[in-house]
Amino acid sequence: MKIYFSGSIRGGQQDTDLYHELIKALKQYGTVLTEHIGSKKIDTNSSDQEIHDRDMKWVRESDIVIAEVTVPSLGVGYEIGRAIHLKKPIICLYRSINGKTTSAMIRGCSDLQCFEYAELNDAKTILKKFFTGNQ
Ligand code: 6K6
Repeated sequence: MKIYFSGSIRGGQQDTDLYHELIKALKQYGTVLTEHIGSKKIDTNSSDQEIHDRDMKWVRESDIVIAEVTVPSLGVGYEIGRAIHLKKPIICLYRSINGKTTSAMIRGCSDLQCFEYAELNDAKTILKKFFTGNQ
């Protein structure tokens, strides 16, 4: 199972540690193609075009896309849109912070499976249930 994990980078890296933990949990269920999203030391030597083309190749190769969409990110939204077009299964995880809710274009999209959660452990339970069918 190849998993494409999508999370904000230039949209804001305040959730990088959380992404790291989610990626660690996801590694039980398959190969995470985008482990670097959970690291603050992301390679900045590649050109934007190289990043885009490599990431799109990974989206095409993936069996599933898991996006953490709490921090609004153009790149994450773009990847979700492209993954919908490629008919990939897509899970979006989000938290409501200070009353701010995730875009209606994500929560209202019937091609996505969206789950709100409060704590990391809740997100892990959602993922476990999805991948194994167990709570
Ligand atoms: C590093 C430091 C600042 O900008 C970078 C660019 N490096 C990237 N490396 C790998 N993937 C990237 C990079 N920039 C964006 N992405 C992809 O878009 C990732 O797969 C993320 O899921 C998503 C983040 O988009 P932005 O718009 O928040 O950057």
